[in-house]
Amino acid sequence: ALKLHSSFRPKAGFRHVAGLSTLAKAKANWGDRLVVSEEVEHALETGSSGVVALETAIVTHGMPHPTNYDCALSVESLIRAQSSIPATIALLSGRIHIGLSQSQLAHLADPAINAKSIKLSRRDLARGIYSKVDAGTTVAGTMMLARQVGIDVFVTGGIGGVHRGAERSMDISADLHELGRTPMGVVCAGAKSILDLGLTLEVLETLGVNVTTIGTSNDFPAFYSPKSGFKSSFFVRNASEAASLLHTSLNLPTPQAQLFACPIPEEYHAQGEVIQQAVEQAVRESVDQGVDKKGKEVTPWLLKRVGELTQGKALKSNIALIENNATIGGRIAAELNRLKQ
Ligand code: PSU
Ligand code: MN
Repeated sequence: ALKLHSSFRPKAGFRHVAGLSTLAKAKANWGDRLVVSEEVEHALETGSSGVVALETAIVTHGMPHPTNYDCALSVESLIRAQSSIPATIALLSGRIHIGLSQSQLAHLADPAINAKSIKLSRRDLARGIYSKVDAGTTVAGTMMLARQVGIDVFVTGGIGGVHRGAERSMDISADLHELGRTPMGVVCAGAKSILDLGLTLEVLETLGVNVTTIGTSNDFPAFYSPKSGFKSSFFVRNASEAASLLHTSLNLPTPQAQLFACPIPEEYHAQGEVIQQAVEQAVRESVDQGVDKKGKEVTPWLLKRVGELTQGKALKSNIALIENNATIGGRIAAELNRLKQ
């Protein structure tokens, strides 16, 4: 009998599912570990609407209750207002959910639940499934899962990046590496200046990620403020141009992630400078208290401390910019879906 070299044998648990859609392949490969909502499945299989992935680490670890829940719902409805379908992603009892019901979202937002939930990045998937936990997915975790089912657009507030002092701590968010390996459009308001934004842009360049500001200049926004002092590599004027750029990238033989940075709406610009002072203070305190060496706890700690120091002002800006990103991302997904027909 012919003996195949071991490398020709299918890997354990992997099934051959050629000729199927990305979603159908994912369902076959992940089995009952993957739950896709009916609405998201319909949109992906028929191409009836664009689909926008949403993260949930912001729900479990990024915002206080009940704002986390209210904001997640308003972001979903703003995406629907652009005729796109939101696909909020999380792990519930160790199963991957793409598209959450309101009660599932409320469960994840509940402080009693999310105190026990993990913040799931790429490295955490197997152990999250293994220990059957609830988890909010980070930008990296969400992109990775969204890509599995064929979602091309993802909306968040701010991406993780290179932390200040990373030349000693090596604290560089897995979000950057995920952007380097997972081709899709990611819509954000830049990154928080709790990070070293200059180094963050350098690492994105190294990883092959084009950074495009959607606006009137190539200023790279700093989350609460429209300008960081650093420049994006490109800019486009609106969501429709962004969709064309994304369509171009995803249809090349060498597809790459496109990071879209949307400046926070104008009425929040003045606040931005006040909040910036709180950011500087929070970063100083994190160094003084040694929190800057605590790995994945660093980002949630800084977010919470900026919230306390600004007595809620930062939270209001945060909501406004995510809602703005949702509207733009909803438009990009709708336009991309038209381009794909
Ligand atoms: N930045 C924010 N708000 C957030 C996050 C980042 O302004 O909620 C969350 C996102 O989920 C992001 C994650 O993917 O923190 C990055 O965490 P880390 O730095 O540990 O990779
Ligand atoms: Mn980190």
